[in-house]
Amino acid sequence: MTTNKSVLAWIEEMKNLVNPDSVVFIDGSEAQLEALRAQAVKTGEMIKLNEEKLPGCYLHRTAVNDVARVEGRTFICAKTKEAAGPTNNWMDPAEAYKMLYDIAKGSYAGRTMYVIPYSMGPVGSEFSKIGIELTDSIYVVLNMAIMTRVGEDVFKALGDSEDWIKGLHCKCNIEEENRYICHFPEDNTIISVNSGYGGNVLLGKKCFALRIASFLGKNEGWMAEHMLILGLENPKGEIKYIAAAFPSACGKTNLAMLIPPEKYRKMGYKVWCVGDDIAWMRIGEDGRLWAVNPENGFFGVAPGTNVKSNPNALSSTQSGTIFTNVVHNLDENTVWWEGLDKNPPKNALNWKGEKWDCEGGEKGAHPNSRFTAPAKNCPCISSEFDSSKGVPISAIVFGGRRAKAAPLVYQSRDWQHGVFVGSVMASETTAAATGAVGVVRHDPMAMIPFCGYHMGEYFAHWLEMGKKLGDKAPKIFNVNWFRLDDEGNFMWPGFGDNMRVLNWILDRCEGKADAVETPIGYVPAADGIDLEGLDVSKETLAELLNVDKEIWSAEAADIEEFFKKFGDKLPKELSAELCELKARLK
Ligand code: GTP
Ligand code: SPV
Ligand code: MN
Repeated sequence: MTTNKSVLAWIEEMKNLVNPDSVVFIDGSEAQLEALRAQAVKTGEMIKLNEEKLPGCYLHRTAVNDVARVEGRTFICAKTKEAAGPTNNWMDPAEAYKMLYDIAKGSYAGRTMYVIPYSMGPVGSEFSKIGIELTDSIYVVLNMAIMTRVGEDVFKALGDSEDWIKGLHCKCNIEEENRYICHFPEDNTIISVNSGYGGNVLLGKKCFALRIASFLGKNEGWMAEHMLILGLENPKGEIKYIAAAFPSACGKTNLAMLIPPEKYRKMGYKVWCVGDDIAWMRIGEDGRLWAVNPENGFFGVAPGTNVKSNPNALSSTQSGTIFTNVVHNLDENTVWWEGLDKNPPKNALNWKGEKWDCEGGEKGAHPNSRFTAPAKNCPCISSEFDSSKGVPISAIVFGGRRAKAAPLVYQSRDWQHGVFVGSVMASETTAAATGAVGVVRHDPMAMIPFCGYHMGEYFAHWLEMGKKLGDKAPKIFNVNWFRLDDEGNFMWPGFGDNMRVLNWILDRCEGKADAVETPIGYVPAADGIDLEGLDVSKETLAELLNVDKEIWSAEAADIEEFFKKFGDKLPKELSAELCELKARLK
């Protein structure tokens, strides 16, 4: 399928290492993919679901010890520890290669090596990048074929170029103690062993499109961010684009596909989804910031997805979708998860494949169970989805899960202050990564698990981009859909109603909405957020927008500690912003 010497030499080298029985190139054809699906069904790796209700859909269960990203076992293997910075695990590249090659050695014996040529971004477009993933998992092949553009065309687009990313994935025996997700940014290489879970093994996603690409972006003057991209169309038919960074399982897919409240729908408002997880952004010829979604599908959180919360995501999963670690409804041969509806199946298997009693009190689907759905299935997919130029961004929004500190929405004073706002983001941990859930941790720009180099330099890169963008820079905001009242209930209805907040954001970008200055930035005026048709009182809104000086003073002290990590790599602009925040809080 290719005569590219660099590709063939590497495949040969890896073949000698892992020793497969055979090698299969993925050409991207439906016939080949269909044969692989049939094979996976035969071996039990996947279960074919009800063809009438869920055409072309499959269920897969991962090993029970392999259900989420493993941040503690994820490494940036740059030449120096300093280059990886204080927020990444680091391993010396020579040591890492030796350790990984020892684990990978002979691990494909009796198995097939699948060679997946894939493009992040439309095939052949100037801003797209190519990767080749070697894997011994059909599940990985089939997921990559949904999440990225795969096949022969990719090799054609690559030609003889040596500019591509190497990715080796070996399932091995899915041993937790020998699981490693390693990145070699200086060698454009990713090696992942002993896992079969999404974010650890679909190497185009977090490994390439964020960890490796963030490093490339710094060197080449663009940005790779953990951001959704959406277009909001107003009744005049004008579409403005927003990019938003929230940590894993904090609402990107939901916001990216939101359906406006009825009143707005009637007026003619629409939301178009460009992407739900990753944005590659660069400065366009017009000097503005333009964003592309390098992916081709959605690897979304299943629990909580339903006809009310996210009908577009649910529609996207009704054909050609792979479900991972959800409940199997045996009567209908369909799937179910917590929060889908109020009728859990009586005759069903849980995510582990065990007989499940829906009244027994145990969850049936894993909290990080996922769907892998083709982007083209999404009813609100943007007409710009395949555009190589991308879309111009008017506003950048940061956000996280904060029970108290962060108000519903606030605007930064300017780009530099906006970078500070992103750098001090903190959020409660979720089931998307292994470890404790619900613990507040610092997660600058939602990139703490995904920045492929020193985060102090990453902040500097953001500031640099702002200088280049000048007065064409997007305005920067922060949101929090997750504020709790004293009884522990969400104070804001969220989901579709988040559109009310997006409206304020876009109005601010056009200088149309009023705001009140607080120590942390600008919040909407008392009547700034439209509450019509909502069961939210003016008092509740005031509470949602309140900036508590005591909480924020504690927050500032905590930020000061966090910033110390970065030593002299912390840009002086950010320490200056912190000083100003402290002064305003006095
Ligand atoms: P990753 O795919 O891990 O990057 O996650 P994500 O950021 O795309 O998160 P997603 O949209 O899948 O939402 C994760 C969880 O947050 C789901 O259980 C949602 O139901 C919940 N959620 C999303 N938006 C809102 C909201 O506006 N309010 C509330 N209360 N919950 C929300
Ligand atoms: C996330 O955890 O942010 C995800 C899912 O989008 S994964 O692909 O596992 O990283
Ligand atoms: Mn994500």
